[in-house]
Amino acid sequence: MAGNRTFTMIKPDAVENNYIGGILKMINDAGFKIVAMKYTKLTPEKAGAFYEVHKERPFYGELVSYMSSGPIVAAILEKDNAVEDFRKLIGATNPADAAEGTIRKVYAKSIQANAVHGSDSDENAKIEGNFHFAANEIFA
Ligand code: FUP
Repeated sequence: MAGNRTFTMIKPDAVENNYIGGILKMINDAGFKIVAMKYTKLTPEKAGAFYEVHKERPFYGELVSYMSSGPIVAAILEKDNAVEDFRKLIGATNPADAAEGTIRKVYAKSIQANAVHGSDSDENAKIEGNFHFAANEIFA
């Protein structure tokens, strides 16, 4: 059975451009409830650890420096079928391919500065949520 939580980050470009409010509105309007949220900044070490799965990819170094270049918003979201529905809401990784009405279509600048992160499985949603939040920071 699909889980009911996913993890998201509003990435440095979107924060810098004052898109936090617009993105959170799209998230709420799509039926997601925010059960944990923080405004924070990743160190290069933390960004590197978060994207460890991409370590061998050619864009890893640039991705880590981008993700640690400015503040982000990290959040845990709740909704039935959260992971799949949130992936639909954010749209394709490359905003050039993102469907109309998706967050990346509206707010993303490029494949790297693509406005938001969304977990790609229930297992990763749990790992990524636990990476950013302690149990007592999550309110259901
Ligand atoms: P997504 O799950 O849609 O966030 O995409 P991926 O897991 O494939 O990639 C993770 C992050 O790596 C993307 F959000 C942005 C970055 N990336 C690049 O910078 N260049 C690429 O060619 C592909 C991904």
